[in-house]
Amino acid sequence: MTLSPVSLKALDAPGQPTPSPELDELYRGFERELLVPLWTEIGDLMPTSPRPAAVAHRWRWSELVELAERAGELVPVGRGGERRAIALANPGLGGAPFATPTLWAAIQYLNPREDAPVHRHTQHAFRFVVEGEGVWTVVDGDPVAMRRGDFLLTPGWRFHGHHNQSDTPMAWLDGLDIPFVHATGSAFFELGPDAVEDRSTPVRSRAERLWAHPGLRPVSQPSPAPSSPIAAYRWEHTDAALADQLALEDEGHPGVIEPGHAAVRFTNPTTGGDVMPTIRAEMHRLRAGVRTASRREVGSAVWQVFDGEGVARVAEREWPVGRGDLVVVPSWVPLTFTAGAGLDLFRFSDTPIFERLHADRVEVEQGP
Ligand code: 1HN
Repeated sequence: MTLSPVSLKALDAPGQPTPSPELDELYRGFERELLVPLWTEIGDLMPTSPRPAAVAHRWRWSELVELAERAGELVPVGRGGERRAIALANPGLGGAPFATPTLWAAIQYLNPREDAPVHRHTQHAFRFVVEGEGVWTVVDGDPVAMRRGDFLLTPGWRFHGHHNQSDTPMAWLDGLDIPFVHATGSAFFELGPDAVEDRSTPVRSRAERLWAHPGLRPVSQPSPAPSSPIAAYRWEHTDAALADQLALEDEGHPGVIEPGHAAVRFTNPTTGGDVMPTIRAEMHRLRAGVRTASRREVGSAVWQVFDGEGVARVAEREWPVGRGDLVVVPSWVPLTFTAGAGLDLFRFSDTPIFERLHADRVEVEQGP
């Protein structure tokens, strides 16, 4: 007798009925009618705590840049492909270009004087710049300069294209909620005009001039918006906020999230909430030698080292990390960072999704 796939699965699962030719016939009937009994699946479907398919992994920035440079020589950027973006493919996700089940992370590369064409999509996107400058991303007609340390937003359904106005190539990190939008069948996409319409190179975008003044909101704009109107969060502000937290700690005042660990979250000034509905973004700074408490949370995250070096420990895996390196942290997997001579870390996660669904959980364990 050849067993049906349902019968084979049942062999490993607890609490199964006694095998018999009649039972196998029943299971063949289920298969024929595209039915699956819960009693063979419940262990996978209802684990006592999350068992993500995604796995922890580290990507070296130096390897990404080398391959992106090669792509810059061989692969044109233009209509059709739209972007010279090379995605991190989580080894647990079957080869899909997904860093986690909800998040896309890619290195994008533009040659000198090159354009990436204008389009829009419902997926929310951001850029984080770990090195270089010279590219402007034009978001709904507003040119936004990209420089080291800047965090730049392209919320869903805004037209956007990029142009490199310099004589050097530039690479940066793209983060989007593509896997989430893909899984939920909610993607829309539209091409924009073929030519980049505005090649001006302002130091500050119109969005920043309107919105990026600390604690000050234009009185003409009283309504909450689902995504932040701040097109670029500049490194000088992020750096100063982190430096001030650590200086306050030196002076004996509160502010850091744990000893030697400063952190800020990028927020939507119209709500005080996350920058975009599906993506949380933060910057962390560890003093030399600091080891963070082990922490796990529902939802997945991607970290990129902005500066310094240290060690990332995710569950049982441990990797040295330096500038630009990326670490992917699956749901409910404990994470600690240990700083060498100081460590600046950019983090993005899908936490807003789980908070909105009241499915968020966090567990922090103090170290030895
Ligand atoms: C996109 O528009 C960008 O605007 C980056 O830079 C990555 C991946 C898939 C689809 C659209 C960008 C993307 C993308």
